[in-house]
Amino acid sequence: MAEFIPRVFSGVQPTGNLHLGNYLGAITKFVDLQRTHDCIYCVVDLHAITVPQDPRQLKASIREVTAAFLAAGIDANQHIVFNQSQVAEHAELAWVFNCVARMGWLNRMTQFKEKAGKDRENASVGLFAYPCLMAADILLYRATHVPVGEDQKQHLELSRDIAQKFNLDFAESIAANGHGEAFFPLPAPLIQGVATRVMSLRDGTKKMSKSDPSDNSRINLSDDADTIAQKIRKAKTDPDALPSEIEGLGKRPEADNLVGIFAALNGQSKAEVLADFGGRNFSTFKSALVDLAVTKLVPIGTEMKRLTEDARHIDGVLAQGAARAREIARETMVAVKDIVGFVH
Ligand code: AQP
Repeated sequence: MAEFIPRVFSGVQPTGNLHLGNYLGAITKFVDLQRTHDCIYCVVDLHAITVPQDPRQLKASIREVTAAFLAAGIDANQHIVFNQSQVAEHAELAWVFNCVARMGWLNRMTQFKEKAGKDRENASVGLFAYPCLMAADILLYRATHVPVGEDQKQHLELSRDIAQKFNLDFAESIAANGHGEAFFPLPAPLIQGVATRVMSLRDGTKKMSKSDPSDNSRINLSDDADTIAQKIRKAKTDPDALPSEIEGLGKRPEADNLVGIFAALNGQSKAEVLADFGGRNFSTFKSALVDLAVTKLVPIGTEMKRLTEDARHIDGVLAQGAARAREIARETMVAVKDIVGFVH
């Protein structure tokens, strides 16, 4: 297999209400990977319009996600931070991938089924083709590693399938154009840690999600200390005390979720949390979780608010990041055009 330079790519949709799931499942990983990799972090606004968006709100959300990246500790000088629509090559490569991917592959995507629901005929073509755009996002930078939450695993597998099929379909042309035996890497998902799937505070069997109509189901990064405390105190639990061993969380999804959140926020394993809190009741545990969550999240929310007040600064960060991303993207697209056989 060909050797590729290790590079991280990931994105977050600017669809409002950035929450603890996005933070623990994705953004904290983005921050950690900066120490070991070249990273590209993208506010994926082209993905956002696969469902209707209010244009004014969309602009605000793009700036808010950017602010969250910066407030959480992403260094936009050392690494690349930009919004997807500023680099036209994302859409260009996505079209090529629309022609590589098979209908049967996309028909299997569970996220489309969940989001389109029963009204499939009325879903946008973009929502169906979403995974091809996601593959383009990653492969435009020939990224090798993609930190995501558990819910994106299937889409990542599809990105690998698309990369592999492109490499096979165009093998001769790839070699003839001097790219060896494979042009695209097969990107590896990085789904690690104790909070790869943070669940709703109201229902431990449902993913914490931006689109849940109940605001009490999630902790937003913009929530103040009182709101965080209230949401945790109201979080659904069962009547039993916390177990001392991890096996005891087996059939207790809400307890498992809160222990996972505590562990992730405190940089511990669930077993370590249970070693401290096993046998204690939920009111004691929730008080400790409120203190921890407020300590960790409120400074980020405060910094996000400060940053979003200066839209010009945020827009400058995105423009500078887009210019740097475009350089890599153009190089890839020139090569793809030669490989596919376009005159340019
Ligand atoms: N509950 C979660 N637990 C862990 N990770 C999560 N992610 C999302 N929800 C959780 C991860 O956050 C990153 C950015 O997600 P996104 O905004 O691009 O897309 P999403 O998965 O559609 O987010 P939501 O909140 O679930 O939105 P809706 O309600 O529209 O479906 C991704 O890495 C994702 O895995």
